[in-house]
Order: sequence, then structure tokens, then C-alpha cells
Amino acid sequence: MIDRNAIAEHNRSSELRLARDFEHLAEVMADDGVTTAECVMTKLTGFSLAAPSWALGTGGSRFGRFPIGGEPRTTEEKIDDVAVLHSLTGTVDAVSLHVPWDDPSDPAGLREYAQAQGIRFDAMNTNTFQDNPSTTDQGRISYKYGSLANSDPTVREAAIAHNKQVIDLGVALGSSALTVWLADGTNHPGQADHRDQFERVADGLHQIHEHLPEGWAMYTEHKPYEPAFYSTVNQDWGSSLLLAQAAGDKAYCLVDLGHHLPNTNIEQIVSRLAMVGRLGGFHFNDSKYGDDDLTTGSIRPFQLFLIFHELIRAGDGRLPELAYMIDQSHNIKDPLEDLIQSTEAITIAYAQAMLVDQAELSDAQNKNDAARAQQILQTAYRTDTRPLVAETRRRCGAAIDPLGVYRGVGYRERLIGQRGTSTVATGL
Ligand SMILES: [Mn+2]
Repeated sequence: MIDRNAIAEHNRSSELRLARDFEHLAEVMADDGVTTAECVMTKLTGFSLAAPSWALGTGGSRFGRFPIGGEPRTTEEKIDDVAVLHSLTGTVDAVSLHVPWDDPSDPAGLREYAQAQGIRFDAMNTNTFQDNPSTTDQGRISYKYGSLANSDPTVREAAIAHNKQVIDLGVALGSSALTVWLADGTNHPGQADHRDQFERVADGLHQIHEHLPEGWAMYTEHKPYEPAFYSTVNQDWGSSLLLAQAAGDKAYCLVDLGHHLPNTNIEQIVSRLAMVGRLGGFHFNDSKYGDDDLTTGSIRPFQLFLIFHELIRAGDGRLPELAYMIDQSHNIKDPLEDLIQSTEAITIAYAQAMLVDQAELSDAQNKNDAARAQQILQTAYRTDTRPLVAETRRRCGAAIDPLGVYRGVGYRERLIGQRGTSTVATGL
């Protein structure tokens, strides 16, 4: 753990500079009259991000993995790491579990453990893309040819049963959502009938949906390719929407920023899904080529800003209450450092989007004034909102410079001392 005194101690060295930068920005904002620094900070304080339990360890590719050491060995240790992120950023207060990589034998105990650290359980994730003893009826079936889309009803039933079990576990943990990411698809033309596969998945999702308790949501997550390389059943937002509609009222579409083909206009997808009331949430990451799972905002920060801008427009000036989560692969960086940097990028983009003069923009749009519309967006995007984000953190007892504190207290070295150098955090 990183205690509050250590954070306060580090904050002292940067407080003066922050006060100067913050004061200047607050004055500029007051002059502009779009919103106030206090208003932006109130909304930033209310913003909550989740970290997935699988992102607390080193990622990797099919070519290899280079563990950093000190990776969490248990779900409790994953919660410890999220609590550290939360104490540094004031934003990451939830963890998203993945079953069976996380398979708590004592859910009530785990719930208490998380609660004691101020961490809640975000959406539960199922796994029907690997063969694990607990999800394959002790190896009697295999997901090699798909799960809900499989032509074999026994496999489909096992996949549905696994999803229902994960919902029950989520209820015990105090979660209220299930994310279903399906690897189902085909690797070869003609391998399976596209329509048959889709209809089986729609039916399976509907059966799982029937098991959702009151107040729960189900998220469908699309992805154009990988692990299936010729076709994916839920390949794009249109298919995801059709599947959510087939599943039922509690089903919404999840947008993973990396799950789009290059140059896709993701912000427009966000607008469409919000328009029809089926936008469920986000898996934040960034990409250059495909599902790269790079640090959020590291490649396309403007896209991230535009996404938040669309969200604020969809929420009529307020960010809709959706499931906001980071989903990245930390291949060469310390996972916690990468999550700190992503959290920073996400909150900066959110703050920038709050600076857009929505009334002026609508007016420019109605008058077909493209130059003024661009000027309005660029003015917000080019504002350095880092002082707003840092001051928000300082006021809630988090770090002005989260990465600096993390390194300053030697947290990773401490973890390696406690957990060793060869621990593995995920089932991949
Ligand atoms: Mn994802």
C-alpha cells in the first residue's frame, strides 16, 4: 500500500507550481465563460474508472512475454494493486474480474476484502475462448470451434451454464453487469454458415439475459478479427447492436477502442449507439494498426477527446453513467505505470471535452459554419487541462504526480520483494 502521508509528502514539492498553473487556467476559463474550474473538477471527482484484473500483470504477444516481476498472485493481490492505483489517481475505484482466471472460493470474504480498500466490483467477464476444466465440464467439451455459435448443442449449453454461474458469482460480489466477449467465428471460408452462427449466438445471449437479476446489465463486445481470422460472429457495432436487441432490454453494446478496423470513425459509432439507447460502456486503449492494446491516448488523443465530446452531447451536457474501463496489454511497461498514464489521458480528454462550448457549436453547425465549428473544438482540445486534473487529485488526497510518487516510493521493488520475480497474473 502507499499511505496518504507519503502522497502528501510528495505533493508538497509540486504544490506551488500546480497552484500557479491552476490559478491561471481557472482565470482563463472564467473569462471564456463556457464552464468553471470548480464545475469541471466536481465532475472529474465523480468520474470512476475500472481496471481489469488481467491488466495488472505483464501482457505479451504470441511471440513471447517478458514478466516484470511482482505480479499479483491472487485476486486479493490484484485488488491491492487497484487500491494503490486508486490512492494515487483518485479515479480507479473498481476491478473487473475474469472467470476462471479469477475464481474466488469465498466471494463474501473477497467482497469484504475489496470493500475495506474502497474497491468495488465492476462487470464480470466470462471466458469461453479457452478450454479450462471448470468451464468445459471437466474437459468433456471444447471451445475450439466456438462457444455460443458452436454447432454442437452440448458445447452451447456449457457456455450458457458458465455465463450463468459467473452472474451468480457477480451477485455474491456486489457486481451488477456481465460482459460477454465471444471469440466465436471462423478461420476459413465455408467453415460455418454465417447466419446459423449468428442465430445461435443471439439465442444463447437471450438465455443468459434471462438469468440476469433486476438492476443488472449485459454488455456485448464486438471485435472484427482475432482469434478467428476469416469471420467473427460479433464483428462490428451493427452486429453488436443486433445481438443486444436479440438478448433483451438489459443488453448494451460495449465499445473497445481497439476492436475496430483501421480508420473507423469510433466517435460516430458512440453517437449512434447512444442515440438508440444501447451504449453500455468502454474498454479504453489505443492502437496504431489493430487490437494493439496500447496506452490510452498515446497514439490518438484527439480521437479520445472526440469520443468524450460525443458522450457529453449524448448526455445533454453530462457524461452518461456507463461502464468505463481500461483494457490494455502492458507488454514492456510496468502495468501499474501504464494504467496510471492511461487514467491521466482519459481524465485529461474528459476535462477537455467539458470545455467545448456546446451552444456555440450547435449554432455553428446550424449555420453550416465548418471553420467556426472546428475552431470551437480545437480551442477546447488545445487547452492544457492537466492542472484541473492534478488539482482534482490533490483535493481528494491523491497524488499531484501519480507516476512520480509510484516511482518515488519504490512500489514495484516492494512488490518484487513480496511476490517474487516469476509470478503470473493471468491465464493467458
Ligand atoms: Mn475489451
